[in-house]
Amino acid sequence: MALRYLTTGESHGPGLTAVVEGFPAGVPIDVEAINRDLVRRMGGYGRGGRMKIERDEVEVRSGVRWGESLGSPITFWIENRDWTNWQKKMSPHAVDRDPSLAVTRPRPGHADLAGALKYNHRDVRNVLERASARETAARVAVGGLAKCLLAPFGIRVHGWVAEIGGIAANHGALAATEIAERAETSPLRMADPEAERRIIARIDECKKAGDTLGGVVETVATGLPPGLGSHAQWDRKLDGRLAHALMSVQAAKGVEVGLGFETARRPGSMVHDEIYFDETASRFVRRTNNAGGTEGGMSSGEPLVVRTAFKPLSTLMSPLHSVDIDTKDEAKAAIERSDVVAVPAAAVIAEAVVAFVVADAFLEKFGGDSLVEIRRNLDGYLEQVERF
Ligand code: EPS
Repeated sequence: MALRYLTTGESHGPGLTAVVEGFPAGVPIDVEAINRDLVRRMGGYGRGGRMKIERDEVEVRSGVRWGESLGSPITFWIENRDWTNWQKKMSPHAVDRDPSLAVTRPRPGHADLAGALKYNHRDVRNVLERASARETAARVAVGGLAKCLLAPFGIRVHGWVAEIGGIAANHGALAATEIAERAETSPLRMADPEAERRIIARIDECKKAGDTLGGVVETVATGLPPGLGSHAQWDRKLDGRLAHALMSVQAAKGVEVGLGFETARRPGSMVHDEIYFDETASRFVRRTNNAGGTEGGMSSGEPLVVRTAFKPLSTLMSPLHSVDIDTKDEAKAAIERSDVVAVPAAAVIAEAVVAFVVADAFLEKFGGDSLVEIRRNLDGYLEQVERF
């Protein structure tokens, strides 16, 4: 891994930290663009009360000087404004301990029970705080940084919602840039007003019933050179790395690349993207992109297309059956303030996650300690590909 990051922070603690290691020097860092992504993540129809409290923005605490990366670790800090309401409940000090506040009825689907068993916690809050999707704010900041590295090389990552609660957007033959642009002004981050209307009605119904909804998001990265990742070893494959990173997003349950599961249902002649040579442009071309931009674990030079499925959120206002971990009595799961649906936010998160994986693979291939060195390496490689 050329690029690494860690995040820290509990949902109702003082804030989130991200530390990024391996980021090269001389890259213009657009903090405003990173903050715009944080604002995009906070939006979407179906979010709960928390997003009215927060005003996510990064404070750069290391690694950037006068608008450019230094090559040293970059640290971001995002404040939790809600912390003021939780200072005692989330205090690090022993004197503030109050066992009467313990959450003891785990929510099916959440990390609550498995985490309590694993870490021997009698208060499920000790698990749920870190399992919360609040952490994705830090990931979006890291993804924003990755986008700063990719932008000078013409690599762009876009994301939108493909479906929610079983109702799919019909994006027809719209180009990725068109969908992405229209999704920016949509409360559901999609470009199909008819589907949007039906989904909003469905979300309202679910809210009334105390239920939640999941969905599918689509992410497209354009401008990738061929050859990111490698066929040579399992942990170097680009598609495998994307699947790992996307599956690690809270509530993710499935990842497809290109046609994904649909490839399993078709004969090879209706799946594989035939190869042609464009004499004028002097390059290999494809007329389809069913592979979704990867072949043999390497980028093919076609747009990267990935879809991620998110389960419905596991905090239901009409709670599901559970068991009190102290008394072992049957009980309804605990209720935490939550969202009815967070799939529009997940589209922004997936975009950030894909940007990070692509930036990592890009650095691995063209690695250098500065933007100038990376550009030289890339140009040399592109010349080699052109002369092939
Ligand atoms: C979440 C529960 C809710 C969401 C939260 C994820 O938080 P709270 O309990 O504070 O209302 O709003 O998402 C965020 C805080 C966020 O920034 O996206 C959960 O249990 O995962």
